[in-house]
Amino acid sequence: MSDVKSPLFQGFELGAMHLPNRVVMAPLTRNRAGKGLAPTELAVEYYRQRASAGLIIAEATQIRPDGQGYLDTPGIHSEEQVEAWKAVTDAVHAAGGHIVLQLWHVGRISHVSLQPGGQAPVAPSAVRAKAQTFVAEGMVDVSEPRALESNELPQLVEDYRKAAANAVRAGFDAVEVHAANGYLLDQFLRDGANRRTDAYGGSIENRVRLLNEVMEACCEEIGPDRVGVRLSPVSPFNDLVDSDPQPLFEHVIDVLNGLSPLYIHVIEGATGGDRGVAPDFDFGALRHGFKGAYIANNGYDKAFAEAAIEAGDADLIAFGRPFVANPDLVRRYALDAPLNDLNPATLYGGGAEGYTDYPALQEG
Ligand code: 8OZ
Repeated sequence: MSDVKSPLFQGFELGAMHLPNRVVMAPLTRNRAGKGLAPTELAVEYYRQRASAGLIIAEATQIRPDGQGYLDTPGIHSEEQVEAWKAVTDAVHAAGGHIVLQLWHVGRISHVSLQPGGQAPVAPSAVRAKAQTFVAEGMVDVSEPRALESNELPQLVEDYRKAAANAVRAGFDAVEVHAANGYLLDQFLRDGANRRTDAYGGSIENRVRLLNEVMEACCEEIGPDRVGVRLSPVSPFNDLVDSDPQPLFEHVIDVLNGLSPLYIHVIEGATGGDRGVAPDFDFGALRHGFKGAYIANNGYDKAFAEAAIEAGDADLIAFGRPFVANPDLVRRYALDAPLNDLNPATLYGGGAEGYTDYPALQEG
């Protein structure tokens, strides 16, 4: 790459991985899973095209059937899915890349039509989100959830453990536990959705307990240097808020430091949008409090990413939408080449159009 001076093109040692650059592909939900909710040959091609990213974080992938909240998202709980993901990880590795799988349970952000047996989605508490999802018929309000019983939580933790083991069997270099964007683990963390009166609700310590147990199980199963976590401390996405996020997320960092996971991946502001939604929140306290690597996300462009790395505000930068439309984003940044525009109409669902047909720069 020609742009040797840019901090984006300095290598980075992330656990056992040598990343050739600091450009991370953010997890992107594309709703194109095939039979058995397994990734298809098109997904193999899509990720292969993007293997020049320093690290790919593959799309949110449900750990078990009731973890699904949107149409045609992939899973990592069946052998068919593990086999199909192997083709993806093989393609990325053959192209010289690294790839992490994001482990997902949507909790209350789901609809009965996507749930096993048409049952209510599970959540920390029976509090319905004012949010929508999309199902076979189009956009719909999410369903009323039921509260998980305390005695169902050990199985949930085991299902995360199993998913982490499956991800490694499928050839992923690491997993990212999705504890952001208003999904299940975030619903336990933030008091806007957690009204529990057992050991998993109420105090900050109690609300962080499930994330701690899930991270501990994954770290034990595949090693802490193969487990990252995504957080969105102030994002109002999916109708989730917390009354006092600073001490909550500083406690999350303390708990994580006790487990020494690979990285935290932090959505700074409102998911996919306003970085200034909570101007008083101190992301630096998370960045500097956490002992592992820090991946920053939300509205970064090349110049802003370089400034953040230079200032020590982040180790790696995750780019989402630019990677949808630019399979060769790393090369374009290195050459300061123009970017393709994204077509929002082909983001979710469909086939090759808007997925594998965005052009790379001509060689030369
Ligand atoms: C967009 C559409 C559906 C899901 C997230 C997994 O926000 C998602 C997601 C994004 O983390």
